[in-house]
Amino acid sequence: MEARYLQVPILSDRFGFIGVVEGGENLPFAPKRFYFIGGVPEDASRGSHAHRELQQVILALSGSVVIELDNGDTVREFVLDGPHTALYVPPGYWRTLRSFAPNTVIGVLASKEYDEADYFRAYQDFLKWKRNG
Ligand code: T46
Repeated sequence: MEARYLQVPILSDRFGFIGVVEGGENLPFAPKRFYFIGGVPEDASRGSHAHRELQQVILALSGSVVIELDNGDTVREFVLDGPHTALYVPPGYWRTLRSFAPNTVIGVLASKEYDEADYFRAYQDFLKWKRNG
């Protein structure tokens, strides 16, 4: 499975907007968890880990963030700069989130409950797992 952008339909009127993420093309799994992250200093980064099984969809609910995804062979950079575009992150990607604009809040839909055993927090362990298939 490849990481990819997902388009988020946004319905706007003079009272504001509503964005929807739901099954099918828009959301490739049934979410079990939602969490959100904010207050990240501009010079800080988060992440620096990978997941064995977890799938996630990340949204910049406000502000913007750069997400670097490394599948063990290649590194790709994704930019989320509004809620109209989300990022689908399959298992097996080392992710680093950086360059948070001031007041950025990201929301994350996750396919599983929080489980520390699903994490690779050491890059060498992640690479070994990728190389051994
Ligand atoms: C990811 C990026 C985008 C929980 O107790 N429950 C949770 O659901 C999560 C996500 C975290 N935590 C605890 C575990 C740590 O004590 O919150 C603390 C910070 O977690 P972490 O260092 O993993 O946070 P980030 O921002 O580096 O990474 C998180 C997710 O863990 C990760 O899956 O992709 O956000």
